[in-house]
Amino acid sequence: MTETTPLIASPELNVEGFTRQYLRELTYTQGTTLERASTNDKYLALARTVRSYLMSRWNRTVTQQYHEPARAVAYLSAEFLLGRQLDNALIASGLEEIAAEGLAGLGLSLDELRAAEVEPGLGNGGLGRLAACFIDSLATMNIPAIGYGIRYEFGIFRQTFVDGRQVEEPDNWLDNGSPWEIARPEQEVEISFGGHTETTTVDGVEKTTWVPGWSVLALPYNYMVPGYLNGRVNTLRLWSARATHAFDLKIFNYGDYAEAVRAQTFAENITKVLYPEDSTPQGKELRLQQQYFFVAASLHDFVERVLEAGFDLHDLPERVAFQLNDTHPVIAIPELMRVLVDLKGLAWDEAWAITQKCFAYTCHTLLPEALEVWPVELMSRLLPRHMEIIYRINDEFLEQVRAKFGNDEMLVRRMSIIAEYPERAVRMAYLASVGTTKINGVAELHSQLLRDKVLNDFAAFAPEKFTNVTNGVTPRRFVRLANPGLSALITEAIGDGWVTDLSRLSELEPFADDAEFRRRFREIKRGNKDRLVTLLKNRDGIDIDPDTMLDVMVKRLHEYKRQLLKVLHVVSQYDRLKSGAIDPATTVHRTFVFGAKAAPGYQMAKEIIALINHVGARVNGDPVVSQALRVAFPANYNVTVAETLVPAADLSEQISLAGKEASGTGNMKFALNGALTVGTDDGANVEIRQLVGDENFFLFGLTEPEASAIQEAGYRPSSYYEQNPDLRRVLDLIASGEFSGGDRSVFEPIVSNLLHEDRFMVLADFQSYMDAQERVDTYYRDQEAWSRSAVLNVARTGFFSSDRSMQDYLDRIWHASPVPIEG
Ligand code: 8GP
Repeated sequence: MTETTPLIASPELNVEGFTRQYLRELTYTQGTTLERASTNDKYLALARTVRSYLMSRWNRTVTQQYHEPARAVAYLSAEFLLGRQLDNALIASGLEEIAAEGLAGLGLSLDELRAAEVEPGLGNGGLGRLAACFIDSLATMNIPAIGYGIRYEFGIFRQTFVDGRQVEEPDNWLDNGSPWEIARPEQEVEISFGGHTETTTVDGVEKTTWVPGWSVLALPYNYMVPGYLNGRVNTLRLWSARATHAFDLKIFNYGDYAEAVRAQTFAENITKVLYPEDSTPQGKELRLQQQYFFVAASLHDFVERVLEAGFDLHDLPERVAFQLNDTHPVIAIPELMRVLVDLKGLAWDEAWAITQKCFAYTCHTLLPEALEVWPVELMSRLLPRHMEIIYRINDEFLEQVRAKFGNDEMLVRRMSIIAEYPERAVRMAYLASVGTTKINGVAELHSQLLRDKVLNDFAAFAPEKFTNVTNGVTPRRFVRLANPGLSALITEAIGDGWVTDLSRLSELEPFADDAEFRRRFREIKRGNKDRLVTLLKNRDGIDIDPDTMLDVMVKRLHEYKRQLLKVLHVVSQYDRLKSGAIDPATTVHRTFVFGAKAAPGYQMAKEIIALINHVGARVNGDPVVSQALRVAFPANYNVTVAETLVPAADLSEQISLAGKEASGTGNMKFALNGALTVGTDDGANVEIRQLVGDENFFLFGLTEPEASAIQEAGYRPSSYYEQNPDLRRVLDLIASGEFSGGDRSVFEPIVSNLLHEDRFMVLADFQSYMDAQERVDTYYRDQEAWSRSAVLNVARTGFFSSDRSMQDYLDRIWHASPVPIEG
């Protein structure tokens, strides 16, 4: 490979080099002086300084990638929940200590400047955070990879509480400038919508073209994805929408300035805001526009690069594995067909063979209502050519179904990509199942339920397509960065190889029996709690006691995740303390920490948030109860908060109804940081428990087959209420207005929903959960035993590194190999 520009050396990797570069950035880019600079100036100069160390690696990676015939992974995702960038860039470039020292020399504090970064909240929850972990792992494992997504101007809303109720505020994360992105306006792509199609016959061959109605421009912004100390910097390319110049000009020429601005606004709306949904689709036209917009731009980008590098489109499957992160990017399948057939002139069958080989699909849910469908009416209006392509894909697929299974019209109707009822609609998960080589779930149980239930017909049709890849989390962010104390202890014990090979944590196993190691482990946990105390005090004005057990439930607010079950436990403890059934002096003292955002349109979730806050206020305000338990619910839980909260936790709450949580990844982060889990047999909990051992995990609740059997026989939640006096007391207390200033109506919808519907079987699992919590208390009293289990949780959960997940994807789905960066 030849570099055409002479290599520009990075600043020297020492304190002097760093300081010089920092002052340069402050002076020439920020245009200020040390004395005059605001905190934001100082942060931006720091970010740019760190970036400059990674820049030539980035260039080298990109140049090499262009020319190399290696297969690349292109991860298509509507969400990348990145978290703060500075810290990660510091550790990836080996600059952490140098920067701290250099800044100190200038009278600045690294910690203070790091806190100035606003995290890009370009995702809702698990799915988006997983994408961020995956691209980190791919870079660290030296895999040529690119992430493609959307640069939302407003990410996930900022949550505040007013009278305990969630209020959403816009997340204007770009306000102070974003030093981590580089715009590439010269690489913008025109993306079209609407219009109609025309078919002509040339030399006896039918050719269809799409005559779109309107277009927008997709402007790419590149983000660095640095590998950990390995010289590779991959790219995350996020697209932003702009009005086309032609559109502007035409209107300007008519002298209608206002109309031109409106057109601009209309176009830019496409990437204005992240849909604040998690696990439920929202049938909004704008959302389909977003999906097509980023997918079409990304495919165009990749395909043109392949062609520019001199490769043939017939070899596209050797060049790329496009991974579809859930159904949001699935419109890529008909789009690639359109590109290959309509634009590049390939025959349909040829194009279909290529397309199927290029794509693989990951499903992240089990809730039927979360599987995206798009009304045929909308799809035909917005993407008429794609609708035709989908029809043809469906026709040919259903022919194959008939050929394989005979003329079972019920089956054909069930498997059709087009649903007929309640309205004609495109089932995106089905399109994904048909148009890909592989389909994976995200934990063993989830993948099995996908095969047996959600996509069972497809599994019968093409069993070889189905596979599992259990999720993982990046140890760089969630251990090395988030938990410096534990990281140092681990490194002291077993060396630092674990940061890029987390299976090495198993070498910690013998230390679980070492009393001195356990003592230091506890000391670190205690230090992490102190950090959390400071954070909650400064950020939220919340006081917590670091000498209590920290019992944490953080995740999106959803009924299936069952924050309500946790609330029932809190209320039960409140009741027992108040009635004297337990003694506040001798019981185990706990702090219950919640963190959760509810989708703004999800009413019941918002009621549950209000209930948690109201119960919290009552508990914390009661002079007797608050001696033994306290509730903390900091608003606006995000990646940054997680990084302080997770390392401080003693107990991790993973209490979804079995069969509903696809995997969970928070569960992995907690276990890796030495929290014990109280959990159901659901998602990745199953694998966590198998690995850490029953004795180091508090299992409770129905299994998935048990829960399904009860549902089939006719679940009657009120029968649990009638038969269980403890449960009755708890529900009656909530219904009595105890937590709503005597107003019985406030939480009536929650109570009556539990008694009469309880879709996620909170009441059925109540007693089992209470029993598990008793076991937790008993065990916690024995701090030696507890910390032994905690150390074993760390030692036995190296499997949950996203590096391992990536290796599984590479082996089972992508078949791509590492390419070290030269030089
Ligand atoms: C989440 C799952 O709920 C979680 O169990 C899993 O760990 C995570 O994905 C990563 O695999 N699913 C979603 O976030 C999800 O389905 N979101 C889309 C529906 C919007």
